[in-house]
Amino acid sequence: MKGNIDYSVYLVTDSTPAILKGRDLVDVVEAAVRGGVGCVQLRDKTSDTAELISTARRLHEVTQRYHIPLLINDRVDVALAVRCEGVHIGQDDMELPVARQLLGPDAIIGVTVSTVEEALRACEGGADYLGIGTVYATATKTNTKNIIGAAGVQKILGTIAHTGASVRTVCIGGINESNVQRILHQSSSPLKALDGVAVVSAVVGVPDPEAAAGNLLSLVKTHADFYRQPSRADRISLDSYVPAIIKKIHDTTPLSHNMTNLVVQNFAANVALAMGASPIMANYGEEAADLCKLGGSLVINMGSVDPVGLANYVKALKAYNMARQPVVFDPVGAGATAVRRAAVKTIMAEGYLDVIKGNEGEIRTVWGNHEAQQRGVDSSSTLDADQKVALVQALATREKNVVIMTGKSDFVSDGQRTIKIDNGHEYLGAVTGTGCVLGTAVSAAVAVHKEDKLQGAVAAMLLFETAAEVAAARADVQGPGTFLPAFLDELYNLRQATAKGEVGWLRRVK
Ligand code: 3NM
Ligand code: MG
Repeated sequence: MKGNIDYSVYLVTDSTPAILKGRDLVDVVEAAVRGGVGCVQLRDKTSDTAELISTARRLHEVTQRYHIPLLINDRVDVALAVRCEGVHIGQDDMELPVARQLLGPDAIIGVTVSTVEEALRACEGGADYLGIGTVYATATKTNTKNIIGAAGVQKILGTIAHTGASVRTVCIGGINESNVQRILHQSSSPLKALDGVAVVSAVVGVPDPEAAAGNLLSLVKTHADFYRQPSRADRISLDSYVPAIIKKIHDTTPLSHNMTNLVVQNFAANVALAMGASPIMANYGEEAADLCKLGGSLVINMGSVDPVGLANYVKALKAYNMARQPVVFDPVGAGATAVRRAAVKTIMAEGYLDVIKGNEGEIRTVWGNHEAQQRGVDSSSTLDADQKVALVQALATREKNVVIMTGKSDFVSDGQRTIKIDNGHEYLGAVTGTGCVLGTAVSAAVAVHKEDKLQGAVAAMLLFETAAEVAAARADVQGPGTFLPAFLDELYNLRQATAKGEVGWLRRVK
């Protein structure tokens, strides 16, 4: 049985009344198995041994009928007593070699791991599969050692891939139908992806376990097209895609749904209009369910974050993720306060962000450098150009998205391709909100060019920064005040010209 277990949806049981709600565990498990669960683990930390063995026997009768394995959490004695297929052991349970000795070579033994070291030790010890977690905080198990997120799972998968271990892998902790495809996608390393997900409440704790298991199974089996990794051959010249993307914004007027801060709402809407997009400034998350169906994109700019706003961002983020429409995240002032650092964590845990755009301090905070305590929301530069390239590449690789770091030079990366943009003008730094509205500009481009969001980001950034240069050079522009309306004019003019095929401005690209 060992080799052909389907780990796609791995069910871990829970007999607490809050989850079972008066139902018989065996009935719930049988329904889930009908729905497509490929492996069952009996996990019961409180029952007496006799009751455990009795439940295990009844469950084994079900799993045998469906030709799937039954594993027992922690209790090697119970597994031996009922002659089921194996055990699952945690880091505080019996040592793997001892369990193997007692159960023999054919038993399936899985191990809970939350660090690279634990994973390597389990592989060396001959674990058949790893339960990697805790991925997300969960009410089902609160004494977990580590919340490791997609990044933690990816690190473990990447490491064990290099050892050549054939171990199978599932992740566990807070997985449900709203995040299952995202965790599979975001956690995969180039050489190794998860075989599936282990769940408790998403199947045992719902009214219809059969439907829940079936739905999870089909989500695991279907490929999530959050982001297609473009091949290296995509390093094509700017002329071949920048004008086409701008013309498509002009021709199709994509919706740019902005959840943005109090300072820039008006400016952002005007930038969207100048680029030919259709702005809506809607901070109430409930509206996203309708707006996400209109083929546009969402900007989450947390410049005026508060608890209500955060809940609204999360609601909208989930809606756009479900509709597979792009989300641009601007972690404004991410490192400045504990509230903002927590907001970044929440937003990153709750959804997939197609593009993350920030200044150096913000991107460093998103990456996880908490020493980068920001003095406010102003940008103070400390990394050199090579370090910036390394950081945007690493973050884009980890998040499997596009990362933009703004500054005197801007850096944009999808992990494989990293582009430095040297256009722009110092007046952009002298008026408020230009960084924020760049997020709006990028949102318009990625909405019409979902197939390669790096190209979309580059097109929007070049249009934006070139318009700033042209505006600043005008005789009537005397400083930041006169620059602002001139910038809107030139953004509008360049977009109109590009739509007519006049693309001479691209020669200004440095
Ligand atoms: N083990 P749910 S998390 C049993 O991190 C268990 O090792 C965990 O429950 C670990 O799917 C967990 O309801 C509970 O979040 C998972
Ligand atoms: Mg345990």
